[in-house]
Amino acid sequence: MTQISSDLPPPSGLDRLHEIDAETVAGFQANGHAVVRGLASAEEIAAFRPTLETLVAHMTRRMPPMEERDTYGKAFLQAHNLWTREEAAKQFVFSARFAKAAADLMAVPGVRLYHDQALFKEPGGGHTPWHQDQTYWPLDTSDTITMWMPLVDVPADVGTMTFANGSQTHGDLGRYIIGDESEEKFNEIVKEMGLITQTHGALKAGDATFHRGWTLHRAPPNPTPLLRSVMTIIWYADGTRVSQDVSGARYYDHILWLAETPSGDRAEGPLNPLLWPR
Ligand SMILES: O=C(O)CCC(=O)C(=O)O
Repeated sequence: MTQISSDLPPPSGLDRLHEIDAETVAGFQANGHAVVRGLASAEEIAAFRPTLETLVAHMTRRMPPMEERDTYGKAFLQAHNLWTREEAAKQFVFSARFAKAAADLMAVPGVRLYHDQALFKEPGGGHTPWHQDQTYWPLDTSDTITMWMPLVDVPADVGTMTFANGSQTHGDLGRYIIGDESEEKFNEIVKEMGLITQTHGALKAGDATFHRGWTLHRAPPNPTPLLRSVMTIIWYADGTRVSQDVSGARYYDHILWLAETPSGDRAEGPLNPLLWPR
């Protein structure tokens, strides 16, 4: 694999900043998720989409046919750290605009990259079961955040994520990895706790939702012929340390994204550049 340096790339249009209004920040703080419409323009997305989609097609070319996959495998084609493969992908993932939006929503001074992840739900792709991302993340903070940005307009019949409002305030709700069990158990938990669920509905290419690592979320199946191509970027607050628990579901993340930095040390491995402030 071509290893591209984690030095900041030359400035790009995606470094022009975007003001996140106070109401959106307050909503994010209370609910654990928010939508920011028009964070990137249709033209900006059109410039990056061919590179990102070609890269994902290449990186996922060995996926077995849909009927041979389990629930998790049916949910999406998944490819990670596109930024290490192509300079254009790096410009997208290292965008100052996206990183500052993440810092502003969490109300922290700075953020480091955890990793990027393409999540392409194919035509006929299955649902994404309820889960908490941070189950997989050996990070000693709750200041973690994902941006979920479609590269295509996503109509309501394809669907975007549903979030359980306020679930992030409860932290770890059960360590279920994504699958049939997480769907069943978290469904029960949502009912028992009386959590209100919310979706931001149809999104345009360049709109984005943001959610915290402990926010419970899911996504519906894709019954349409549209490839729901989505890029995600995950950051954590600068200063975060690697957690004591690097076992189980966190084992591979510790190796892949944190260079096996020892528990208790600052999570500042070679794949974790400071993306805000610049
Ligand atoms: O794209 C999806 O279907 C789910 C995405 C998700 O779970 C995430 O970004 O954390």
